[in-house]
Amino acid sequence: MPTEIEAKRLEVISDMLPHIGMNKDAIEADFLKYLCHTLGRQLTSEDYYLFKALSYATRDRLMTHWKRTWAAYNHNGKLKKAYYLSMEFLIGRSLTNNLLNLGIESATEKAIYDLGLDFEEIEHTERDAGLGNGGLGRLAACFMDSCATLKLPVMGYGLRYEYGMFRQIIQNGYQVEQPDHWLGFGPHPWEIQRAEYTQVVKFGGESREYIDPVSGNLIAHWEHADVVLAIPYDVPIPGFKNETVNTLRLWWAMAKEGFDLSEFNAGSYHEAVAKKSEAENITKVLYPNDSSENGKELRLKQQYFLVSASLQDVLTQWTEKYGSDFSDFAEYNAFQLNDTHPSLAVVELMRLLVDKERMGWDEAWRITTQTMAYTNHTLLPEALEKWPRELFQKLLPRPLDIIYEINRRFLTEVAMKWPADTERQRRMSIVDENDNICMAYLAIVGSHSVNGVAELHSNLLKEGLFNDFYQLWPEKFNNKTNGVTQRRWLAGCNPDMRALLKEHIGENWITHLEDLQQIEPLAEDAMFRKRWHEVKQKNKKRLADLVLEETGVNLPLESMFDVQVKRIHEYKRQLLNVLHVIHLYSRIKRGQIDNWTNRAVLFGGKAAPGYAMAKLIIKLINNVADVVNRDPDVGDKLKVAFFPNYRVSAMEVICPGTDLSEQISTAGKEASGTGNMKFMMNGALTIGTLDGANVEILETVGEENFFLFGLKTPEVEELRRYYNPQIFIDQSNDLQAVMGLLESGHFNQFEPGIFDPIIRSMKSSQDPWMTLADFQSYISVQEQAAHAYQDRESWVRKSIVNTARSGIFSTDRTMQQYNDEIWGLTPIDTGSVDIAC
Ligand code: T68
Repeated sequence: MPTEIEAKRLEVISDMLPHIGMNKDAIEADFLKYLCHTLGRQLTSEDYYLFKALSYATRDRLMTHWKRTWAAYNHNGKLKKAYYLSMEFLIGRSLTNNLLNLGIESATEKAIYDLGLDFEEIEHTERDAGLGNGGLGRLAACFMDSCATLKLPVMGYGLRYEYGMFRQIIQNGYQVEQPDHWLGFGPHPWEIQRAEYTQVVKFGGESREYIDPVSGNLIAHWEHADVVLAIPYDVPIPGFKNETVNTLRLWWAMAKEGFDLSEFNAGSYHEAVAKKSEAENITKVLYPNDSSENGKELRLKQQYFLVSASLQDVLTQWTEKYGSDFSDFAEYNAFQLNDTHPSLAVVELMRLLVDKERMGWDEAWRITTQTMAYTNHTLLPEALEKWPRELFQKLLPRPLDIIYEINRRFLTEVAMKWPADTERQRRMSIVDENDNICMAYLAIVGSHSVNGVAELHSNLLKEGLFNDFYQLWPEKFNNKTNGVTQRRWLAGCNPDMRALLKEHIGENWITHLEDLQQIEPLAEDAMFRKRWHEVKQKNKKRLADLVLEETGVNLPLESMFDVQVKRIHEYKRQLLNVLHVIHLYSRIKRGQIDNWTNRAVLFGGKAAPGYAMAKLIIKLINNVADVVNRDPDVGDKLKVAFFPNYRVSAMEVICPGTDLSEQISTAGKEASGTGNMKFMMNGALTIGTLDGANVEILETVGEENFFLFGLKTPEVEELRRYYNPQIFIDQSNDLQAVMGLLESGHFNQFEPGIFDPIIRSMKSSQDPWMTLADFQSYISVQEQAAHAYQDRESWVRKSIVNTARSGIFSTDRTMQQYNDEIWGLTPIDTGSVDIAC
């Protein structure tokens, strides 16, 4: 029973707060209030203020549900919750998405147009929240959307980087990085600082053991450490029209004292200031490497900062409610580790339970391994994180002790299973022979679940990289094929397709994507195909306008839009695509243009700033584009463009306007891919290798609706043993012509030799990506695609089938599987929960 005063407070929220209307007039009134009263601006002010006012009006409409959801999860009896720990959440823009999930897009658009303003322009002033590198970070954002839509009590924990993913500009064909100060225009309208949940994170100092005078137990102390404050900023994550608003909590680092006054007074002005900025550097900038570890001290600090703040946050909430009784903690808490970046969570939970809660090791270990689950996103050896022991010793002395103890006990278990197999113990040790800590092994040992992100990838983990661990614990290993959220990646980014679908099958697919199946029979309906084609052409126009604006290249709308956008990496083989472009160019120059299909090839993606080869590939693409686009013999037959600063909001225009999706990685290298799913959902056909989730896309759409080429994973591994690229050159006149053009310097006439490293790497028997081995197969399937494109009716049919069968690639399905097989949460209705004002 609430006390009288509590009852009074509950009344306040239900009776006294003004009702917040969802209709056009209410939205308009709030928008004007924020613009004119709160921000002190007017309708003629810059778009940025209009955007801000509209965001506040929208956020107000999330607030009651947000509070209710929080209350339902935290104050309504004991229920199991999951925490998604990730160094990256690549959110992009939020306004359109939040309006969509609230179901008030039309009312809002109308309100804005009635005021004589341009809704689209306002939408486009929102800066992308680029708090991630690529697939892994975007996946985390899609997961959050799906969990909220499924009403699952899941909270995201991440870092609030002051500088997100760098902005890429292209100068003389080269990538130039510029800082992305995304918070530059004042606070982000979607976040709320919650200083009351501040946590304290330790670094440095030393670890000491004492005998506790009372219990006589050995107690560890982490002493003389520096401390950094972790201030949380909460971002609302609304589900689709379901009154659930989950929370993404992003930590921001702040020095404990403004300045250390004693140092300051002792004349150490510089040291005092330096200490402060050292602490605050922790969340200054996102590391822009998507697939190579970099071993930087600051990166390790970021990782520990994230897990320590997040786990303390969860444990504080637990102890506030249940005191120090942790006996059923594992039944009510699940942590999902997004790759190894947060895998110190295993160690930190042990530390908090053993050192702080004074729990025995075995009990703490049971709780830890029952709550932790690890997702792997890569097989590339260079991406597997290893940290030198000395770095740990310096920054995290007490966690290092714990790692050694975990490893000692683990190796004992290995020795029991395989007595005298010292070689295996060496291979499996969390601390390797060079005294490096292997984070993937730590994550596997400390988790009850280990998953890959596509069938093929999960199998390769079991057979290869983690085979020893699989033999020890087969039951831990499972697959969770990735997905994407159809709210952002179809309903939001493709309004014309949404409208067409609505006419024929309604809108249930927005939460049940498998319903798209219902449009498949319409592939046989000529009228429907015509409408489908019109939608695609309209989306191509939107994309072509953007490309023209960004690059000056005009893409003819009747040509096939052939697109490869993703991080630039040798394994993703943008080079293979460039070779094909050069091949087409060479055919045009030789007059081999019978039965020609016009093509517009679009590239986009960022290279890690320290990845010289990837940066050179960008330069090559731009130089080839220059030569091709300027050649009067080429005309509309071939256009090539490099889209600068590829990001989430760019993909929202790119994927609806694409005909052919390039997914051409060396087989066995791309863990899953998720761009492939976005394109498929929006009716593009895929040209791809049997890699990552391409395998499942192919199974779903069938060979007749997919352009498959290239070596398969075992063939790649087999060929690697005696790979000789020269043989492939000798066997193919086409490849000779292409290499001839490249080697003659045709694309770098006034920059002699600049592409030599690329040529050398492709011609080397050591080329791990075996680009030349797949050339012939690639160009012949490209030719099939070109012919297929000429038969419009048949192409549109295939396009419809691709969309119709994309249902399983929804993150709603992915999250349902994580929940069914790993977390075991109960969906929560939040609508009727009472909250205090
Ligand atoms: C990607 N990985 C996989 N990593 O490459 C892709 N790495 O196949 C998969 O679809 C996707 O994850 C989602 O599962 C990444 O994006 C990173 O971004 C990254 C960032 C920091 C360090 C290492």
